[in-house]
Amino acid sequence: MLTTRTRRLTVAVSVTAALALGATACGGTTKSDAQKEGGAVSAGKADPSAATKKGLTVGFLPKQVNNPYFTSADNGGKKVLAELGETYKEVGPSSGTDTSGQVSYVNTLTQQQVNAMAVSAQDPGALCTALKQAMQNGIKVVTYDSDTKADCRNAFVSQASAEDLGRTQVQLLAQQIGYKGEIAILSAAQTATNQNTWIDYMKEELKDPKYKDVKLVKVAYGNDDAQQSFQQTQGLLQEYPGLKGIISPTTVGIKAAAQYLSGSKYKGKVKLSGLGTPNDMRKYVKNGTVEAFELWDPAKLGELAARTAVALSSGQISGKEGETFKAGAMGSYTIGKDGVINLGKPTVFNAKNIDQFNF
Ligand code: RAM
Repeated sequence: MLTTRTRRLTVAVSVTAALALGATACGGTTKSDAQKEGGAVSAGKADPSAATKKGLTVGFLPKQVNNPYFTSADNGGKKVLAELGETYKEVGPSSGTDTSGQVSYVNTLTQQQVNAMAVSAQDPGALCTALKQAMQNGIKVVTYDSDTKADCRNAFVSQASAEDLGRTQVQLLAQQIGYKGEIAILSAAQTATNQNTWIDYMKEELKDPKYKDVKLVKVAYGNDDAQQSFQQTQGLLQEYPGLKGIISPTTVGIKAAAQYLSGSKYKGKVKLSGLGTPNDMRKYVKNGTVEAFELWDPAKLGELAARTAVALSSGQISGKEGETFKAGAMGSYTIGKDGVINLGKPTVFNAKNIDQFNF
């Protein structure tokens, strides 16, 4: 438990840090100073050989609790926390567009004095005040799947390089439509950090001359709600009857779009790619609606988020670029720029390999 004295101390330390940063700024801010100001919050000095603490409580707060993707991810965290002798809990909203709900869950976890929380953020800024308060109370904050601004957490566990994910989704779809025609994106919530970062990289990729005949006509939002995503797909095809393909970088969106296409005259004609789970998409690959899509293993993402939370709480890492830590059977990970840790490369699924995966 934190005493009032430690709390006051934490506040005093952050005020001093803010003053120090202010002083640097007055003396002329260089590029790297500016990056540091906006970078991840590094929590004290790390001792890579410190023992892993037991009996820690780690709270998972996904974007949405009734989303099978987050069930798999959080169960990955739950399993490893049990193995390490820690306690797992999960709280979270049932809607993917309930940022104020996410804020109250952050506050709940802070009041419960968890040791660390793993958060997938519906919005880059909305949770910041609450998360900063958590960190001031000595709670380690890890974002996973969808980040906040870097100064609102200690580290971000990313599913893969955001740039790779954005670019490869365009590449996958473009191959399927022969690099020609109108395409649309069916996203999740309009504020979702992960979705928007990937979409920005998709637009970058589309600038390459090899896509000169590919035109992105619309970004639609299905809010990670099955019904809304289904209706948005239907709407896209009504609005753009010549549409050749859809990229849906969300497991809920791609499944709903596949369901719509599969029961329509567009089946096999309008191509669909993006991010989905093999279990959701298997039947649409087998019935010819979908050729290829990609994803990482969500359980591994949750496991790495949990292991990062434990390493931070044990003082083995502080969130600074260049620190390395051992993530058990997953191997070693090094913290990159802005406190980002990449899980690895995603897998592309198609008719040939889909039966080898069960998640
Ligand atoms: C949905 C969510 C999540 C995203 C996956 C691919 O489940 O939007 O944030 O990472 O899809």
